[in-house]
Amino acid sequence: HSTVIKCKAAVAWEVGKPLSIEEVEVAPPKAHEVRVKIVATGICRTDDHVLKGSFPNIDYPVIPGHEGAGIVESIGEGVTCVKPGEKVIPLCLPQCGECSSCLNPDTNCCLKTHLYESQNLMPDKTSRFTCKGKAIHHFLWISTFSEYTVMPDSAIARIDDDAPLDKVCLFGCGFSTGYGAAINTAKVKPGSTCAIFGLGGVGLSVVIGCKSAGASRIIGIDINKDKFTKARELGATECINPQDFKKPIQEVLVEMTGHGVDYSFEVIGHTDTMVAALASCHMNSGTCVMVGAPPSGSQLSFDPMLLFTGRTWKGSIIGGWKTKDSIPKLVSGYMEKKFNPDVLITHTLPFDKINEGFELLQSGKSIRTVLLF
Ligand code: CND
Ligand code: ZN
Ligand code: ZN
Repeated sequence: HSTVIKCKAAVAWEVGKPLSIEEVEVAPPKAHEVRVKIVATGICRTDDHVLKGSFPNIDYPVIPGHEGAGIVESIGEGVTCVKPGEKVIPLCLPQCGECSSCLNPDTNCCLKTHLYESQNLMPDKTSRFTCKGKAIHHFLWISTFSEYTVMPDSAIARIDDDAPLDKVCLFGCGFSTGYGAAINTAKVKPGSTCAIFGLGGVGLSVVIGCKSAGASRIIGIDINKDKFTKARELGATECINPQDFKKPIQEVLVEMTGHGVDYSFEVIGHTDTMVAALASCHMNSGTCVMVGAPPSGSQLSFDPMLLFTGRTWKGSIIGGWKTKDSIPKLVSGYMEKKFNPDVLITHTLPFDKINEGFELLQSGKSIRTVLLF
């Protein structure tokens, strides 16, 4: 299988331009790399941040996409975790299994990642993608907006043979991220009160997590009231629109709950709502989880009293899951009908209509669009 594959991919040539579907050449996997045929990929807001230039450390041209599912096409030397023909989910956060973070049970932020590098290339600092004679960058080492893509073997997990790839692609990011933020990062307790800022695919997955953890009050917050129906279906007990109030939303939430919520989640990616979410949780025992991606280069300014009195502020990447160990288990849980993220998929489109999928996200009409190759 040591041949170059020509296939379709969506390339972001520069910031602010829509994606363009191109024929790209995908080089064979090197040692400890895997080449995967992507069957389905979701569109997450983080991919939109890449198009807008608000995701940190991105070099263009780049092939985005990080919520995919596919089948192993070929493996490089030394790969033992997967074989050609097996169903897999590419991991947008790797798990090398050897670094101090991988060995620490309390974090999932593997130190051998793209997160610490200023370029989006493979670990050996080269690219496997070429288009029109130009090298194209990878995104999060997985670039799922390409029919074939190469990733390090630390960034791939084998899943059940009978898992439907057009559905379980959501475990690559959206569902795992939101559900895990509630279960692993916040560790929501039964009977507690939760507030979720932003009811997109990730925020609704937080709602699912809070509900399954036994929260008794789940307050959804969004400026688009069209998101409320699904939020209620999934377990939100109240939904509010900040634009319906004269006072700041944190004051509304403190009034609604007496002293603030037990757990708040920011799932939008705006600095003002990050601080509002912190101020909405209980002044002594509240925990606020940052899930929304901070805009590149942004700074936060907030009253330190918010933390001084005892609130906890935490970040959560991919739901705190140790990805290689946990994503296959989450998919098995889905096969056993323990949770059903299918309800988050509002649109399924052929891959060629990828820009239509982004328009649906930008206009607030979709939750998740899944693209099929
Ligand atoms: P999506 O755009 O679908 O949802 C965001 C929601 O927020 C929408 O329903 C908006 O209407 C709503 N919203 C926007 N502004 C406001 C506001 N001022 N007040 C209240 N609601 C508002 O996005 P998504 O669910 O795909 O992703 C959400 C964020 O999570 C985004 O920043 C994305 O980059 C980030 C994320 C993080 C991680 C992680 O590992 N932490 C993984 N993937 C995505
Ligand atoms: Zn994502
Ligand atoms: Zn590691």
